Order: sequence, then C-alpha cells, then structure tokens
Amino acid sequence: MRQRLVLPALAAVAVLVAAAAPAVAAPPTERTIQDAQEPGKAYDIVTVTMKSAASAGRKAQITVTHDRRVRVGDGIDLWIDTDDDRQPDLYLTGYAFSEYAVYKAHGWDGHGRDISDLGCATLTMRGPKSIVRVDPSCLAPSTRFAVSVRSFVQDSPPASADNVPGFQRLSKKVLSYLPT
Ligand SMILES: [Ca+2]
Ligand SMILES: [Ca+2]
Repeated sequence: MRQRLVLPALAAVAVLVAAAAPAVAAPPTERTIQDAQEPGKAYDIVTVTMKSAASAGRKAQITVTHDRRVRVGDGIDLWIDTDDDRQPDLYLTGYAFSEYAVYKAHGWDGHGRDISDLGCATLTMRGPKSIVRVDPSCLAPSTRFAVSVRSFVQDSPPASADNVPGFQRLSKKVLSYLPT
C-alpha cells in the first residue's frame, strides 16, 4: 500500500520539475559588463559586450571598450569558455598594430598549441575598442560561452593590468547562437 502512495507522489514531483524548467532562464544573446574607470590601469577597460553568433558557422563577438584610443604597446588577453565547464578553452593574446595568436587554453596560466590557423578567433584593435570575433564551436559544438578579459601595456607593472570581470574569473554566460 505504501508503494502505491509513493509512486503518485514521485509523479507529482516530476510534473512540478517539468513545469518549473522553463522558468530557469536561458542565457541572454547579449550581455554587457560595466567595469569601473580606473586611472591607475594602463589600458583601462570600461565595458565588455558579448553577442551571440547569428547562426551556425558565424562568429560571436566580444567588444572591449577602453577609456582611451589604442596606442602602440597596448595588449589584450582573452580567455573563452566554449563548453560550459567554467574553464577556459580558447586563449587569444595580441598587441595593437601587431600580430595576435590563438591557443588551446590550459587553465589560466598556460596554453597548448598555437591554433591561430584554424580561424577560431580574430582580433581587431581600433580607436577605443578591441573586437574579438570567435567561432564558439571551433573546438567542439557549443551552446553557450563566457569570457575573461585582461588589458595591459607592454613593459608596465603587472598590477596595472585590468581584468574583467576579475582576475582568472569568467563572465556570466551568453548563448553561442541566436535561437532559431
Ligand atoms: Ca576598468
Ligand atoms: Ca571550458
């Protein structure tokens, strides 16, 4: 008799869970992180905006806005989590008016092989903006992504680097692709 009571109770729980599921909001298709203006930072970041890719095969965009126009020696590092395990998968590093390179990330401090030739990501630094375009599914099919950005100036003290949203911290997620 007890068994019979338990089963309908479980079924009721299952219905509740199913009904509650849509209330768990999907990540947005665009997100802007506001960061403080910090005169002590060498190449201060004021906002980071993440946008979903329009469709499969297209690139998502991360726009970093700085508090001044780009100059020689300005640099940017970007870590991207594309498989939603809260660990970076791609690492991009580049200097203004120079080359950039894309690597498979190995945690926060190291990186694997140079995969710049795969076309996973591109960097453009122009005016007050650094723009990264990234194929979220470059390494594996991706449904959402998160980023961590660091700006710095060559030969400046490490403490003058600006980390958004924080040192070795990933942002909240954005959908990799606009919903179809
Ligand atoms: Ca800042
Ligand atoms: Ca990851």
